[in-house]
Parts: sequence; structure tokens; C-alpha cells
Amino acid sequence: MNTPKFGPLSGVRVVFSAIEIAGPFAAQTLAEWGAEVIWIEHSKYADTIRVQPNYPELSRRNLYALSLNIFSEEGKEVFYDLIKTADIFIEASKGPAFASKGITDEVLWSYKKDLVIAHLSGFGQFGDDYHTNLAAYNTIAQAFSGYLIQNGDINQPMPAFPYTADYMVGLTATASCLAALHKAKATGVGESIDVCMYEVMLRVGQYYMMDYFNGGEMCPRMIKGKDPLYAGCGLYKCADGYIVFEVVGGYQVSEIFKDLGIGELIGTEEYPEGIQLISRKTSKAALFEEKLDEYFGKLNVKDALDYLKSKKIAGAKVLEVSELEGNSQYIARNSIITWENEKGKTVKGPNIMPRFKNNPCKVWRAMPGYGKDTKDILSSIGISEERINKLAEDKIINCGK
Ligand code: CCQ
Repeated sequence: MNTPKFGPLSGVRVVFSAIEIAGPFAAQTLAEWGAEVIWIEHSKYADTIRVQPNYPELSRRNLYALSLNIFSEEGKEVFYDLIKTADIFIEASKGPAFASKGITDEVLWSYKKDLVIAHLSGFGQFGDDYHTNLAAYNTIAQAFSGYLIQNGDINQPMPAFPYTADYMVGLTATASCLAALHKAKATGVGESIDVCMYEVMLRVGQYYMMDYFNGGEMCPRMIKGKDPLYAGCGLYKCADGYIVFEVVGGYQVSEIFKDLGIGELIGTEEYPEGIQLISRKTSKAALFEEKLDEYFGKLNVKDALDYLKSKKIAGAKVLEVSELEGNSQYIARNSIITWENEKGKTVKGPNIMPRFKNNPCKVWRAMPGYGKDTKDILSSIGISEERINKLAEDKIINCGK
């Protein structure tokens, strides 16, 4: 294994067992930041993500692929040998699946005292009998958390797409693993993190819930892409396309009120001098929205954005995906990059984020084929060729094609 040294996580070893998006996004983020990351797939079948034609090339870059039956007796031995070499282990399954099959945190710590373990699941490692062992995907976490019901338009709730909960959960796992690693390095004692998907989404949907929990009022859903609580924030239609903006700040509010011909409202009791946001509950919020629709409806997108910039109002064109890579900011920042897949074909996709100035990150490896690194990984942890061959024969591991 010849992992190059780069990024802030160079020297950190991560092992993960998870499919699809959430768990792998956590692990792969660590890989993009320089960690050496081993992706465990079942020895009988591959991660379901492999059926996608292009996404895995992005979401499994910088990884090593190991195919192992973790829960067989011989598989467990191999797994524990691997765990001895790891700093972080991430797994995503239905509730406490690893513990229920004998691989408890305590067993793992007996092999690696300072191991950071992250368990991702839909409903957590403990809870009531009905929910704890249920399967979960993105929409389930959105629905159970109170997040989904707040999304979509006033007439219909909608899950946020594409797969928003998975990415939020993945990033939560990444951040919490690094927090725990920081502590484990200082104390020599590991950690077990219970990343419960619906609890992550409860926090993502928390903003308006506070009004409900503390007064019984729940904010309605968006109205045609506009913020349900604040006028002048959201989606607007120009003559040649959509833009978004957010009129926030004393200067911004008073300037746009003046330009819309309602400047006399500023300085009144309802809209005092320096008012920073226009609540939809105020008497002239609907008038403000009408004026905005009328004003921006006549402008083309470019003029609208120039106007917003001149008034220090945050705004952007709603870009088509086809417009991204030609956008001057994307070009200047190299936001979309290319790399080669295993077959030598050029793949295009998002660059690594964020940018580390002193420890730059890089894409150094294409998505590995199923089982591709099984032999190399097992040799690197001291397993003999003879044993590797026997494990393959017994279908405990799969060495790919
Ligand atoms: O939601 C996501 C993407 C989605 C996109 N799309 C719409 C396209 C599908 O939005 S990503 C988030 C996925 N969810 C989670 O990560 C939450 C936690 N995980 C789960 O709830 C379940 O694992 C999941 C994802 C629903 C899949 O459940 P499953 O189909 O039952 O498969 P599994 O748990 O991965 O594995 C099946 C069995 C398990 O044993 P069991 O039947 O006794 O429960 C598992 O322990 C075992 O296989 N297993 C292995 C193994 N890997 C898994 C290994 N390497 N060796 C031996 N056994």
C-alpha cells in the first residue's frame, strides 16, 4: 500500500463498512483530506452504489477496496487484525448490528484501545424496541425528524433532494470522528459515537421548531420558493430566468425600499430606521413582495444581479448544472476537476472541499474495483499468502478479478 502523504489527515487510518451514501461520504471525506481509507464490502456482493454508472467514481475515489465477510469466524479474525492498525472505524447498519453479532465496542477496544468508532444508523444504537433496528435511508431520516414536513411548497411537503440527509449525516460522522480522534490522541482512550440519522436531521430542521417548542407556533412551508417568515428572501423570477436573493441588513432594506418607491415606510413604528429583516407578519410585507416581483420580473438576470450587488444584497442566479463548469468563478477556483478512472477513462466531478492552504488535498486514486486491494491490505497487516488463498477459497474474502 503506497498511500501518498498529503492533506491534514496524512498518517490516519480509517476502515469503514457502509453502503450507498451516508457512511461512505464520511469515510471518503477523510480520504480526500489525506487519510488512508479502507472500504469493506461483503465478500458475497458489492456495495449497491456500484450499480450507478458515474457517481461511484466520485464517491469512492482515494479509497482501497477490501472484500470481507466480517461476521464469519475467520472473517472476524481478519477484521480484528485490521482494526489493530486503524485509528477510526465507521459502520452503518440497522441499529446495534455489530454488537448484536458479537463485535461490541469493548471487543474492538480490546484490540485497539484508542480506536474511534462511529456507528451510523437510522434510529440510533438504543431506543424503543420498535424503531431501533429498523432500516433507514435518506427519506426515512428526513420524514422521522420533522425536517421533511417543513420542506417543499405550502401545498405539499417534499423531501429535500438529492439525498440531503445522507450528506448531512456523513459530515456529522466526519466531524464527530475527528473530535473523538483529537481526544483519543490526547488520552489514549477511544470513543464510540452514535450517529443517529434522524437526530442529525432534527438539528438540520431546528430553526423554526424552536418557535413550536416554545410557543406552539410552527412556520408554514415555502410559498413558491420564498422564505415563509421573511419577505424579500428566496426565489424570484426575472425576464430570462430565476434568481435568489436575501434582503437582510439595515442599509439593504432601506435602499431597496427607496428604489421600490416605498421608502416612506422606513422610520415608521412598524419599520423603524435600521430595520434589518422584513417579517411576513408585518402589514406591508405583501406589498413589499408585490413590488419585488414587479421590479425583478422586468429585469434580466444580469441587470438584476448588478443591481443587488450595488446595494450589497446577497443574490445569485439559479444556475443550471450545465452552466457550472463554464462559470468564471468555477474556472478561477477549479471547482470542477477531472481524473482518470481505473480503465483510463476521464471522469469529471467536483473538486475536494474545503481548501487547506498548508496541507493541500488531492485526488490520487480512482475508485477501486470490487475486492481489488484485498490481497495487498491483508499482506500489509501480516497475513500470509497461503492464508489469503485459503480465505479466498472459503469465500471469506474476495480478491476481485
Ligand atoms: O440513504 C442512502 C442512499 C439513498 C439512495 N437511494 C435512494 C438511491 C437508495 O438515499 S445512504 C444511507 C443508508 N442508510 C444507512 O446507512 C443507515 C444505516 N443502515 C441501514 O439502515 C441498512 O444497513 C440499510 C442501508 C438500510 C441496508 O440494509 P440491508 O439491505 O438490510 O443491508 P445491510 O444492512 O447493509 O446488510 C445486510 C446484511 C446485514 O445482516 P442482517 O441481515 O443480519 O441484518 C449486515 O450485517 C450484513 O449483511 N453485512 C455483512 C457485511 N456487510 C453487511 C460484511 N462485510 N460481512 C458480513 N456481513
